[in-house]
Amino acid sequence: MRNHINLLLLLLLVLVVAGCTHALQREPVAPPAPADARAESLPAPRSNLDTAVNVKPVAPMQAPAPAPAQAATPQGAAPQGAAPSEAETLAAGFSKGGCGACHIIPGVAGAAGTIGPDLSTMGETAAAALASGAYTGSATDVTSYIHEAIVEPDAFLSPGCPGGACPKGLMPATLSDALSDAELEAMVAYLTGLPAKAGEAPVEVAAPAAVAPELTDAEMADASQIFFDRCAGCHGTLRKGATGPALTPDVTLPKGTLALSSIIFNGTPRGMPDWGKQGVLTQVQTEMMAKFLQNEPPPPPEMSLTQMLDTWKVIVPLDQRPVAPQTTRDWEDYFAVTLRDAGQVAIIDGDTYEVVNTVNTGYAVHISRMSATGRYAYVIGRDGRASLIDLWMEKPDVVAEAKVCYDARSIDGSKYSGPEGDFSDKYAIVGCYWPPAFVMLDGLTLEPFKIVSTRSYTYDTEEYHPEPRVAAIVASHNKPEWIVNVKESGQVWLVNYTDPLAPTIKMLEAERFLHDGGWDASKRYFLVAANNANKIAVVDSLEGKMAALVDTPKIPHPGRGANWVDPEFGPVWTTSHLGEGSLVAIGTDPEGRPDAAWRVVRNIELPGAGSLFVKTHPNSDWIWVDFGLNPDEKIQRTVCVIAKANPTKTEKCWEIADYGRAVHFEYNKEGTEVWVSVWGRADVPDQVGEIVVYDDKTLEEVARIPNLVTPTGKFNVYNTVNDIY
Ligand code: DHE
Repeated sequence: MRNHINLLLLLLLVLVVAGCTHALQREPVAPPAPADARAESLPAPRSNLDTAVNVKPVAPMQAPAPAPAQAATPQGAAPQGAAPSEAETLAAGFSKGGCGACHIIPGVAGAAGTIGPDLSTMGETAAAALASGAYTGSATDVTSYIHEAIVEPDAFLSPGCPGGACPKGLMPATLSDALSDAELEAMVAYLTGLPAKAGEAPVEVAAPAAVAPELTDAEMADASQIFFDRCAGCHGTLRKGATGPALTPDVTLPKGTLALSSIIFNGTPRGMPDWGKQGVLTQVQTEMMAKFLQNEPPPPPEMSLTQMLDTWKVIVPLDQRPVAPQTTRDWEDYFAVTLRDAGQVAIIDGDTYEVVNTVNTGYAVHISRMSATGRYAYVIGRDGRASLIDLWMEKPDVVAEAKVCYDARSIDGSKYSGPEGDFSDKYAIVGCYWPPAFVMLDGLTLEPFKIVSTRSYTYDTEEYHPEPRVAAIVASHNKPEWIVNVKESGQVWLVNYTDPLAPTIKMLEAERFLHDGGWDASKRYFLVAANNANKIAVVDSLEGKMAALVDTPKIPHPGRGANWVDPEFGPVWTTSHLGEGSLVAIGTDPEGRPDAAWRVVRNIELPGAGSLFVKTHPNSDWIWVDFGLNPDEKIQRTVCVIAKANPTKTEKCWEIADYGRAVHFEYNKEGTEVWVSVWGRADVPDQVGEIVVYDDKTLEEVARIPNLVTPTGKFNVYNTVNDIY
């Protein structure tokens, strides 16, 4: 339980990180602000998922005390000339530590953080830990236990962080260096006395600065760029919060520079990446970001069709492209593999595991989708650059590209062919995070031709939202429509593209924070995670209406999910979760199995939270699941399988490498082999990443495809065209 106090004194973060001077993994880029100037150069976020807990400020805890302790100065020190009182010393200690940003500490003003353990009953918790037999430190009583927890926090890691055990290093180890002996002693005494002491007198820690710390113009530009690259994906370009909490000054000023620095450097158990520990941000950059966050966000730029057209390039015109496949390889068994930090996609032969070509795409490239015929791969970079790869070329390559947003995550083609026309490969669509919009493009040349803004009103409270971002997009097989998920307003838009310059849009009310999702096996229903609402929204694409909202455990994250037939409940679709170690199966056959439809029929326990993706194939006996964002290094690189024949527990779990994270699965065309990415680090030689291929029947490893730079998503041509998962 030592780490119960772990995050208490975040002040010394700076000291903790003093040895870390790794630079960002890429060259610095141009500063963001002046609107139009950014059009060409602004890269988009490359951060990991941030599912950090919401740490909204709350009113100071009230204690019915007669004599409030005197407020400390902004630095937590007593007024000059006067010896500090006991209460002032205590307040100064908590103030210096910025403890309240990470812990709930009863009686301490503003201490409502939920990143570290709740310290409400610290004295009792420490006593219980000492008596439990699990304790590994050298303390002999509650007081020495709490003292040790502050000065040597990793001596015993608390199991009490929200979301599981506290990871090593979460509480800065040199934190106590910043405290005087008297401050440390006062804090230990106070915490030892909890919960009883909470009622004695409110501890008025230093009031937050009313004015944001200043940054030079150069720092402001740098910080804006880093925010855009690393943070906007989860916190929103306008910092109003989404998957991660809001970071507007009303939220950040009360935390102060030290506490914010600690969170940025160390991350949180709920998914905020540890940018400092990863070596992505230096100490100086961490502190600069903490200051930046206390300032109002600078206004981000807009983008016009003319600006998009200026970036549009047709590298190989239509009449110069092959009229038949130029390769003898089975191009339908190609995998388009995201090499995230290289900004590239590798086209790998699913039969031979050979890398057929590696092509340059957008920055921190996110996903690929195949055109209806499978001939083309559409790829989207986080910087909003869309690339079209022709898979019929002997060496598949980019034949057209266009940058249509500053920040994007989704792309798809038009897949409908039927009575209303043949739209195969005719159009493409890109979903933008910033500016909040979707853009329609020609499917064969990527010429952008229509922008539709998603700025709108939240579905439930009908309040204007300036930044409803476009999350998952899927192309319907049944209608000439795209299903466009608008995250912050909680709407699913059914966009009919038969008259693309005048598209009709049906706006369904779903749930806020729509993120990722996929089809059920019949391809009639689309299931999408409203991740921070802990729900799966089900869209009936045939009827054009919502079919259901299904409650799930914390933060469902399906990727596209996985469809299989449960021995007891019939056809189901599966998601795992970021916030809990759980995989649920939801019944998807309202006609055949109305008893199971649109409810969680299975909730299977997993070894941990932080799961990003699941996958299966109709020919497979297994459901595969990863844990890429679990804070534990071993669990991060573990995969598990669940037997479809006995879907009550994991059948087998194993580590797939001795470095990196196991992320995302894809089957080969036949459904006999499963590819798993080892997501390494571009700056660590020999550990940049690789793909491990497993025989799906025996679960034996059959190959490794080495030296791939940070591989993440993998998209088999045949399976992606046909939405097989
Ligand atoms: Fe993704 C899908 C958004 C971070 C790998 N990701 C998606 C989709 C969205 C999304 C909206 C659905 C696209 C679709 O189907 O049309 N992802 C975001 C973010 O906003 C977020 C949280 C933060 C960010 O800054 O980007 C984020 N994503 C990540 C990662 O950190 C991952 C693991 C590695 C990476 O690329 O940086 C990652 N996301 C993926 C993958 C898919 C994806 C592999 C496609 C899964 C599939 O099988 O379809």
